[in-house]
Amino acid sequence: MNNDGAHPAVLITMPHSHYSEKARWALDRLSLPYQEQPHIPLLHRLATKRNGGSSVPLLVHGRARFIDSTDILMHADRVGGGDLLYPRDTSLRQEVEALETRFDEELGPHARRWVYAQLLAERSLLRQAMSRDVPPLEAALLPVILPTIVRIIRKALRITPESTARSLERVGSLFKEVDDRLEDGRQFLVDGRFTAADLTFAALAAPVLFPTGYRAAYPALDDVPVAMRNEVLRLRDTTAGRFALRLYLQERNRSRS
Ligand SMILES: N[C@@H](CCC(=O)N[C@@H](CS)C(=O)NCC(=O)O)C(=O)O
Repeated sequence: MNNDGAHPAVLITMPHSHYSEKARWALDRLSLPYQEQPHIPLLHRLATKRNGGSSVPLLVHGRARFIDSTDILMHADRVGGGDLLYPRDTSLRQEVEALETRFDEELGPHARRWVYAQLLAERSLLRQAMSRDVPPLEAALLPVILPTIVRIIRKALRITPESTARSLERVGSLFKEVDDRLEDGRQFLVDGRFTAADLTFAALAAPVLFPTGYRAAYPALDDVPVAMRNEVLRLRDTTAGRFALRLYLQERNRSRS
């Protein structure tokens, strides 16, 4: 890829996005220099569309564009020389990729729907989280368009009391799958070492665990509604919950270099 080293990469994000945190963690870990460009919801589309994508995270690196968190992790792994987040061994790599896909497609969306259902009415918490480090004009605009953003999120994610309850159950059963995998005492999900599977699980579970070290913009656990806090405490007290909290403590600040 030409021109990769000429400018730092640009990571387009939303401050509170857990998929953005997944990408940010990978870039931090593999010491790939980047500048983060956070945007408020809706206006993120101006930045992503311009680069051939729609959702965040989106990575611009030299002439290349990576429009999905998994593509960003794989790119960072390649640039770093390989065998870092994804094992070189084919069958281990397949195992890592299968888990990553499962967490991307199930855990991420279900955790997000449940969290939004708890927080959409908490306008001041939303405003604080969604405006962290965004351009001043977007921060100024957020209070005006927040009601529209909330309406769009509610509709796009089909948030109803029933779907919210279902999503919490799905998060619980994904946690149970991880509990079962860790039952033999292993420290990481695959290959006895930290891989994209662990990173993805911890980053996408973070919204329901409030881990210390989480770098997405997020309210303090003490400030969220009590019913939400109680569920978070219950999920923290599972093998999978403790695992994700430990990954944040032990691995979030670790980088090669
Ligand atoms: N498969 C995508 C999912 C990313 C995703 O769902 N991003 C959300 C924020 S957490 C988003 O950008 N939603 C608004 C949109 O799609 O425009 C990835 O792994 O990057």
